[in-house]
Amino acid sequence: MTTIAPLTQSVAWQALKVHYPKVQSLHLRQLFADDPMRGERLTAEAIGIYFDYAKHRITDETLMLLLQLAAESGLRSRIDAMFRGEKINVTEKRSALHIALRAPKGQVITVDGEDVVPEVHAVLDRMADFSTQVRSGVWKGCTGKRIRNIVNIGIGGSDLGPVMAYESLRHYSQRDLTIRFISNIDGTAFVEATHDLDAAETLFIIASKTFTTLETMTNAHTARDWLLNTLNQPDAVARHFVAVSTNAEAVAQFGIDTANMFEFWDWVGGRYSMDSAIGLSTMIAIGSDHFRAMLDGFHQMDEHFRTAPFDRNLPVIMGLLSLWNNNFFDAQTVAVLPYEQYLKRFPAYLQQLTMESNGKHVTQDGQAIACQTGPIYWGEPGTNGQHSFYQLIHQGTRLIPCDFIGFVEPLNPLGTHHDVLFANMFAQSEALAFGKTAEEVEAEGIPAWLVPHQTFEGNRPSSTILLGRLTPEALGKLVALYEHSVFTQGVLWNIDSFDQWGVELGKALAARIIPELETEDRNPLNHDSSTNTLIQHYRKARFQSH
Ligand code: G6Q
Repeated sequence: MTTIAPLTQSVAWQALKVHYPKVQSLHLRQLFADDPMRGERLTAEAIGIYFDYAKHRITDETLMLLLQLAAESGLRSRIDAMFRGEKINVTEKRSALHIALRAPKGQVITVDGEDVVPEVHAVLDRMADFSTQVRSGVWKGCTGKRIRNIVNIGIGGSDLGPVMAYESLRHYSQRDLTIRFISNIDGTAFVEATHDLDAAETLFIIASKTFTTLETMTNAHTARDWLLNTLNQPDAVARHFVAVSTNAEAVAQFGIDTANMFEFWDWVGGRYSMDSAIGLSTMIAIGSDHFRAMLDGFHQMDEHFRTAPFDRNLPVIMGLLSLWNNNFFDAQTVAVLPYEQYLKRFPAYLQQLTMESNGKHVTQDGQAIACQTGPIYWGEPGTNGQHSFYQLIHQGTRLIPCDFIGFVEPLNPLGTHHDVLFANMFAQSEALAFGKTAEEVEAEGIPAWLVPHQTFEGNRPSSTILLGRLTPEALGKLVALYEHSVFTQGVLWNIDSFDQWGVELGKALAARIIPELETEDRNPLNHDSSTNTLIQHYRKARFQSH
């Protein structure tokens, strides 16, 4: 366990505290006017990603102090520890080795003395073989019909990554396959995902690291009943169910042949698993070559993060800026605004990656943290958001740093669409940074009483992340950029970014309440008076309707 001095007591933090009021009083208008090269200088480019951070409220001194903070926090040695396979997930005593999932053949990464890279590639090869069989129609259902529908059943990390990857890479997907996802325990999710599917043409992927998750196992049993009842063939499970898990015993118990199980390992965290076998649905959709290209993109970012000097290291700079906005400007949230329709589920994916990783209130050694940790991530694709919540970002009372993300080459070039899309993205960050002064509004002849309403304060920070074309490789780079930025912030706060104890209490309480909803039991309820009354209200409706 790492015991280091609290971040807020470090020399660099103290210096940043002294420095902050100076920057707080500066306007981006001034910072740009004083330095005509700012927009070129405050950028970083690596592995095909152009990162513009000139519109953050920083000076060269801010950057220097933030980099000093990173150095003082031991970030370099913590990165090395992660890549060496050390058990950096201290509360679960595990490595966090998602980087091994995309390591090329031949690289050696050991966990407990054993090189894990050969196993990773063995599973990838099996996935590739299976995906090819499904995509080509060689893998048939039990009635001899080819598989046309793939339904991934999983939740959290076993759902959000696959959904996001499928949506993001839909352009590359085999279009005669229908890919659906069931995560929620709400029966509606199952019914809506299956109501128009032919069971004889449907393959279920049960994606669960533990194979014990209540939602996933309930949906998996419902799927098995649905399939067996529809097809009326007791041996149908073998052709229509595969599993992705670390728990072979539970997979076998469910009735899935472990020959049809794709393995991963306890050193892969759920929210870091989209590039493991959990990505089987992605691979079936886009094919193994594209999947491997995505892994290569991840790996390029891993290498960049591991080797680039911090002042040119994209995830490090991104993480430091996020911390600056959060801990000094007290920004509570970050808006993720992809100007790319295919990335519509990217903000939802990032919510888990960032908030489950860094939503922690104690350090690795259990001490209360003296500053805010993970901010709230949210967002929608541009330009839709502009016609809804951007109002608050522009003129509300809160400071909301934004990540604008765009791919300069369109996948679907259509008339002027892409130019208009990009013009909007650039216009938004420009408007946020520079605003519109009362004088400018007055000069337009606006009546005095309307001037305050039409004035834009500006000085609202944003990053712009530009990539070439949305390819599987580019997606891998982008996801890894955020993964490592999250890690950077976690190291600075000295928290465990790889555990998620915060989800446990609700699970335990739900397990206690389930039987209380299933019976009309007259035994007194032992919750608080609010929960008791809610349960009684539910019971009334449930038992009256029967
Ligand atoms: C992610 C979390 C969590 C997990 C789900 C599903 O980092 O661990 O979201 O992925 O609870 O767990 P299983 O894959 O074990 O069903």
